Amino acid sequence: MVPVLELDSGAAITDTIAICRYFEELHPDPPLMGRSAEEKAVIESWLRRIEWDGIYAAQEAFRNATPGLKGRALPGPVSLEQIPALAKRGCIRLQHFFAWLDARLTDNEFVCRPHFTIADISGMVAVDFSAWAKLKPPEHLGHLQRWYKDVSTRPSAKA
Ligand SMILES: N[C@@H](CCC(=O)N[C@@H](CS)C(=O)NCC(=O)O)C(=O)O
Repeated sequence: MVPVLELDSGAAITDTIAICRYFEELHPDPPLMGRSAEEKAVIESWLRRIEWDGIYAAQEAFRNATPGLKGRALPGPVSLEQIPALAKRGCIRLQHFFAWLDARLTDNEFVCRPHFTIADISGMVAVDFSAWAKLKPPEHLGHLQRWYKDVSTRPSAKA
């Protein structure tokens, strides 16, 4: 599966967050994954939650409903059939995810720290993936709308 980062040593890093961790170790400023043990653990806990409730929900909604992904309901070497009920469930999960993220952002400029972190990056990716499943955060979720506009217009988001 993609992404894969192949190093000059011959090592291959085959997971998005593991690749991010590698670059964070090489270039720790600005810190996107935390500095202290506590901060690293807190950021990672929010990141995992966003993966489970946002990214995997979007994957469930998108992959189980997209005609071009027939027989490819999950990424990877095993071919699995789509289950339409899972597409519906993914959409319901995403609605809950949007509401949860909006509530989280009511008193917080960013997802889990006073500054931008990898949790904001993954949250933005979750919202972008949701659009593939034809779902957008509802207009009335103003805190989520404000945050998404801020993070998605950062120059790095366009890179
Ligand atoms: N945990 C992996 C998941 C990677 C993943 O799901 N990659 C998808 C594209 S985003 C893929 O390779 N799909 C090919 C397939 O459907 O077999 C990561 O985040 O690096």
